Amino acid sequence: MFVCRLPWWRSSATCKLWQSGDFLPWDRCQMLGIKGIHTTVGQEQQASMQEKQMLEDLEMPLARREAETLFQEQPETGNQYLEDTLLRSYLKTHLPPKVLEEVHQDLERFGNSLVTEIQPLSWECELNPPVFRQYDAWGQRVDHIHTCSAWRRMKEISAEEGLIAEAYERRYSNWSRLYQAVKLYLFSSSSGGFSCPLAMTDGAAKVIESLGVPGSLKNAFDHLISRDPKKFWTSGQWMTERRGGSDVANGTETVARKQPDGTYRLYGFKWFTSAADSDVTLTLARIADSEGQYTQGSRGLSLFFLRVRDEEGKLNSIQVQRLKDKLGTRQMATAELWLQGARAELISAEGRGVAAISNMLNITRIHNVIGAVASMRRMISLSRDYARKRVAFGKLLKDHPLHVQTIARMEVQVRGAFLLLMEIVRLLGLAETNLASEQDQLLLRLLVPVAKLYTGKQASAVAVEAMESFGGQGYMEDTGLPVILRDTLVLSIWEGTTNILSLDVLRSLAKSQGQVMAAFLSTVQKKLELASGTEELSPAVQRTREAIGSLRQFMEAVGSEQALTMELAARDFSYSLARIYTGREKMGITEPWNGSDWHSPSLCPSRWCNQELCPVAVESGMGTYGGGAALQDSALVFGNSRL
Ligand code: UCC
Repeated sequence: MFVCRLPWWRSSATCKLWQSGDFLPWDRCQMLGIKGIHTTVGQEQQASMQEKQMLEDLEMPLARREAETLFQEQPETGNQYLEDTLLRSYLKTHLPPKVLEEVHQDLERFGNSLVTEIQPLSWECELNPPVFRQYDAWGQRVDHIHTCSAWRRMKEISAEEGLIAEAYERRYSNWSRLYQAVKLYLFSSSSGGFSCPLAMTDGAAKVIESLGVPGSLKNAFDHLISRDPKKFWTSGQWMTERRGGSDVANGTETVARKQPDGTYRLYGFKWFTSAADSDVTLTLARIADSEGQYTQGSRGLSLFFLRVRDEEGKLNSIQVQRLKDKLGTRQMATAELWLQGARAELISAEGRGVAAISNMLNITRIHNVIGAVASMRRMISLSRDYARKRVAFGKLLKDHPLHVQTIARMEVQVRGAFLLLMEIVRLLGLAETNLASEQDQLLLRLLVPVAKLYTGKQASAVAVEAMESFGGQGYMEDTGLPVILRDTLVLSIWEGTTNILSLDVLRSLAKSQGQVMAAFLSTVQKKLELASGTEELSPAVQRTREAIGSLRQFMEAVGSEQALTMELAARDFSYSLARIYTGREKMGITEPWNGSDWHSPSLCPSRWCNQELCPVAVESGMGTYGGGAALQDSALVFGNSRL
């Protein structure tokens, strides 16, 4: 018997033991205690009964040995910026050449560091979730949340890469926000959950900026948007209390008592605080008068800023009750917190807390969209790579049209979602540099909840579908795929559930007296007029027109029953807006894959009032199941050059 000795880090499949014409894996050799280059029959006789049994097992029929040596090259992604043709094409089409040149270099570099440094850190964060220690060895209450070094490094990287700073420095004027969003998109699925504190940090910076950066908050603002890792702070967003995370107006019990020096002390119980290791936070509370009375409902809520710890790291009269035991996002410490007189600063007008924090909500909802698109992109990229490596039924998966069609359908979903995201951050960039028209601003107000609710659902569906494309391997923890799935599932829940966001769509309609819809329709209409000159797009134009027609009919028919009918229809209505707008965005693309998108069976600006959850499989009626369609699917997934 011979053992081919190879270092331990070589795969077991390449390390083999010659035995009766067969090979054994190296780890099995080690289990058998066979360490030398040659192992004699004499040595084998010295092995224990158990080892002998194992040897006998190994001489069993071929099927067993085949299983032992099964080896599958793992799916991988390379530089996610360079590989993302849609992203690159979008930037090329939209950014001014000088800006493009600079950001291209930075994004290429960042794409490489994501592969070499950041992805491994992300996995470390997953394997080393935060640990909560309530008491020290001597019985002192310490409430220490220990995070791993990889998590702390993520914070440094976030500062160094300007993941928040970029949006507020405005080096590239209105394009800065889009550039920041692109970096966050690339970072998101490699961030080991750090995207969450970044979302809230961005939201806090936005609130402070929208207040005109008052003197008392200048220092905090500088920390939140700093590129210096030693100076950079993250923020929390403590909104959820035990009576509910959606009905903030009625569920908030926390009370604020004014102090002689003008600050406040907060008393209450925050039931779900994400990234509880943050440096500062924004939170809502009811200001009590001198008799301890306070106003109920939304009009009783005010917005406060507070430091979580003092200079010495001591908690600001806050006690951590426990960490949450979550399905996903386990990398991050989500905690239940008691505020026991936490010192805080009132930063909104009294009773205007919800309106003030909505600036933060709109930003974190955009981050949610970023997370959704990034997670779909990651899953599909892995699935695509796997299809190039995995053989089944005698050929690579990429040569099975049905498999490729499945990936193509997901690809269409992510492309639409990506374009919707880019449109929102483009509009936000305009708004933040005073370049947005009134129509742009109305559109932005409407599209943020639409995109959040739609992509949150879409990402869950796509992640499940993509997981299935790996067969049983997709279900294996150590592939990392279940981690992505778990972390994706939260996207339709936090930052407002699908129904709550649908109601926010209605809120934007009501508050603007329908102007958001007028802005929406006229923007889509303009694009349709442009697209109608391109013959290839005529089925898409036609379909979008039909969808808009149905939407108009519905709105006219609602009439006097408006409130109830609209509430019942809110979700379907919002989905329709998402699909129509996504269709409109796809028509704006001038790249070769444009046509393919429209001929794929699962796309498009959709039917009005569709009852299905997205992703919707729309009947195409365009001969999409023929051989031509299979080729188009292939081109869509792999690009022509890669086939
Ligand atoms: O904290 C959480 C987890 C943190 C993790 C963050 C990471 C995410 C990124 C991931 C990246 C991968 S989750 C917390 C989630 N909770 C929510 O999102 C709250 C959901 N509930 C709502 O959104 C509700 O609809 C409320 C709270 C907005 C309802 O409050 P009210 O007070 O009943 O609503 P009102 O009376 O309609 O609105 C009060 C004011 C109005 O202004 P005025 O008074 O001028 O008319 C509204 O127009 O607030 C304004 N307003 C808004 N303005 C309300 N919502 C908005 C909005 N979205 N935009 C602009």
